[in-house]
This record gives sequence, C-alpha cells and structure tokens, in this order.
Amino acid sequence: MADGKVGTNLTRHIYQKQMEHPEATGELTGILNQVAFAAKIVSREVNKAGLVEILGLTGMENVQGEEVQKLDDFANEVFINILGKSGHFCIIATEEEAEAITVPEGYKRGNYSIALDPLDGSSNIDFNIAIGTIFSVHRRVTEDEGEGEQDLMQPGRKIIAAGYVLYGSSTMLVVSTGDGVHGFTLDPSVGEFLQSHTDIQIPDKGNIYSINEGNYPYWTTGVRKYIDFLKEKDKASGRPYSGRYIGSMVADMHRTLLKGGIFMYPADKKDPKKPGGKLRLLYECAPFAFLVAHAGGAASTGTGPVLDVVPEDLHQRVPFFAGSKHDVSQVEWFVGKYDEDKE
Ligand code: P6P
Repeated sequence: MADGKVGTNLTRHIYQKQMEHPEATGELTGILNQVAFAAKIVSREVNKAGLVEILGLTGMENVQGEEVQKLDDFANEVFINILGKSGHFCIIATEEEAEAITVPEGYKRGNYSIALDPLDGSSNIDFNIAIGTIFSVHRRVTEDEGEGEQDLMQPGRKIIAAGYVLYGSSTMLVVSTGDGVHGFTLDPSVGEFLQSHTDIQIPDKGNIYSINEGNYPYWTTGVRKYIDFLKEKDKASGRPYSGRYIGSMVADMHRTLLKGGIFMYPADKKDPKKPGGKLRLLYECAPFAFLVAHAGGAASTGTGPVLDVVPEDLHQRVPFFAGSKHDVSQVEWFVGKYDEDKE
C-alpha cells in the first residue's frame, strides 16, 4: 500500500543543495531543471521510437562523419531550443554541430556555457540498447556580448556541473554540481525525476573491465599488456576480471559508477584521423571525469588526469580510462612502463 510518501525530486534536491550554499545564485537550479525538461521530451521519443517509425537514417552526416539517425537530430534540436532560450547560457556546443551555437537573437545571453552530446550511442537505437545524453556546464569567461569558444574550451577542473541521462529500462538523470553524485529516476506518471541514488561512490577496486576488444591489434603495447594481465588467473587479486561492453558510453559508464571496475577507450592506430581514440573530450570524457572524481574514482588519458586537459578543439578526442582508483592507476602503470610511443 503506497504510504503517500514522495521521495525528493530533482527540483527539491537542487533547492536543498542551494539552501546549503547561500552564495549560490540559483542559476544552477534553473539550468538543471531545463536539462531535465529537455530530457523528458527526448525520453518520450526514445521510448516510442520503435513504434512511430522514427527509426532510420536522415541520410545526412554529422561532423564526425557518422550517419545521423533521426532521433539524433530530434534530441539535438530539443536541447538547443530549450537551453538556447533558457537565458542561462551564452554559447552551446553539441556533437551534432561543427561550430558552437550562440543564443538566438532576442533571447538573454546567460553566464554559463554548456557542451553536450544530445544522444550518445545512437548506433544502438535500432537494437533497443540503452543510449544517453551527456552534458557539462562551465561559467562564461568572456565579457558580456563577447561570448566565444573560450567559454567552452575550459579544462574539466573548471566544470561547475555535469551529468548524463540514461534512456534505458527507465530514464535516469545522474548529476553532480561538485557536492556528490546523485541519481534521479523519471516517474513518467507524474513527469518528475525522483531521487533514487544518493551520493554514488565508486568502489576503490572493481572486477569488471569494459573495452572494445576488437581493437586489440591497434592498441599500444601497454594497453595490450594490461588487458592480458586482467585475464591471468590470480585468486589473491580477484583476477580474471569479467568483461562487459555495451558499446554505449553512458550505459557502460553508469555500470562503472555503480559497480566499479574500469571503462576504457584507448587511443588506437585503427583510424589515422582519430589518433586520440574515439571519445570526445568536451562532451564525453570531461563530464564523466568530473562525475567519476566526485564519486571517489579516477579518470585518466593514460598519462594524466582527464580533468587537466586544456581543450584545443571543440571536437577533440582523448584516450579515456575511468572507474575505480586502483584499476585506473594500474593501467597508467602499464602505459608508463611499456608505451614508448605515448604522447
Ligand atoms: P565502438 C557511441 O558511438 C560511442 O561514441 C560511445 O557511446 C561508445 O562508448 C563508443 O562510441 C563505442 O565505440 O568503436 O566500440 O563501437
């Protein structure tokens, strides 16, 4: 029998956090509520994608040279329209747009910038595998009316809020404003994100590794030796590890946040155009590095913290190793010891 108790929802959670920080302007509350609003709209379309024939390709390509699925387009437009007109942002970058987008004429330019992947893992849409939205918020650094890419091109250390939406068996919003990592599950019957996870903490050591082993021949020596090491039997250390790879970063990283272990997308020699691996710094690796750090884990390029990388290009790619501190430091050891060709 329902006891009538309603847990904290996203709005109340953010408001409570804001009350704990009187210096807060309340803008973060507005920003996260706007992200949640856009996520609800995208969630509705993702959940009925299989029914309304929205699947299939638009036949266009995005800046990554990837065929754009209709849901990609839809999610991109929803987030740009809602966030662009919210009055909180001066500039927006998304995976689907080659250039950063400024606020439409007639709408207030805000004090923040946001970089987002509107629908990551979109190649999985047709197979009903979980996909997601990833976002990262910075304070603007330019003067009024002077917004530019430099408001976006800040290192992850300067992120003030980041999170993701996981469109899976349920729709979850996981977010941090630097004070713990918290999860909210959408209750479609009331249209509210209700708090389901408080202060997520990654175990110091895991027993799951997550990587696309089809790229094994293209990895550096250090990465290959690390993966071989994880497969050696050793009862004392809990090896061999279990392999889990969904091929959708949000789903793989959500599991890593909750269960520990390590998710990896190393640099590989498969595509000369992508020497830094496949994942993008601004709206995939840096936001997850921020979340992992606030959940007690670590995120590395293999040779240093992802949060310290200063972006040089909106769509820059970096090698990415993230999860339990013990596991990330172990892969860094192998890279340090064996990768003569490390950057
Ligand atoms: P691969 C999805 O396209 C994505 O950007 C991430 O969500 C995912 O982790 C990665 O690519 C999967 O790439 O090369 O293993 O298929």
